[in-house]
Amino acid sequence: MNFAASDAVPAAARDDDVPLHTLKILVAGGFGVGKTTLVSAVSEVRPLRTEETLTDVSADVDDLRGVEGKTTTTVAMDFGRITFSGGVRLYLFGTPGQERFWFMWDQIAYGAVGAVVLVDTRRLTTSFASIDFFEQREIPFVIAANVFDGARRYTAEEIRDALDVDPHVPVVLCDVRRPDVAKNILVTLVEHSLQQAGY
Ligand SMILES: Nc1nc2c(ncn2[C@@H]2O[C@H](COP(=O)(O)OP(=O)(O)OP(=O)(O)O)[C@@H](O)[C@H]2O)c(=O)[nH]1
Ligand SMILES: [Mg+2]
Repeated sequence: MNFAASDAVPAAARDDDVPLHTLKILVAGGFGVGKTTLVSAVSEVRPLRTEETLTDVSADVDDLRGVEGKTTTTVAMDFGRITFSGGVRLYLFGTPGQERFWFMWDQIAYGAVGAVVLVDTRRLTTSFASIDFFEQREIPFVIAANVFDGARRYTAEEIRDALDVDPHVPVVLCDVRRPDVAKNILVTLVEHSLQQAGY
């Protein structure tokens, strides 16, 4: 199956004769790493977001170190959709990042063919739980390291070593606020998932 990020087209412009292959994809990672941003950047439908304001009450519960400027957080999930020409449609499910919502992950992950694990290189440990989750369930994943403003730059290999992920797991550096970049990550993930499944 061959498709490229530049092939992403609005649903309305698709040739309706092309059969659709629908795939469920997860967008995971720690608190404040950019999951909602990625889903919103690429979705061809108005993304479903479940943002709530971070309050003083949650300050004792949520670890805001490194993301002090954050004012809202995802409390259930994000949902979006993207269709590529050639008939591949991805349903994107963004997981909630904070520990107090991890109990939902199994339900959200049900039937997923792969996951994007976003990491913030200033706070790598916040994404460890996501990596463990997908490794244990043998769900293929790619690591997407968001290059946040002011953060020290690392190479993909340095990030791979720091996260201790297998050599076959793709690691990419990105800015998921850019739709073209975010689409490329999804293409990388689908290709990786197909390869892992033996296609
Ligand atoms: N510089 C930079 N900022 C980013 C990038 N991705 C996201 N951001 C910013 O980081 C902040 C947090 O992004 P969110 O998308 O809310 O993060 P999240 O992972 O959904 O957060 P939770 O749902 O609370 O876990 C937002 O202000 C984004 O604009 C990136 O690639 N580069
Ligand atoms: Mg979010």
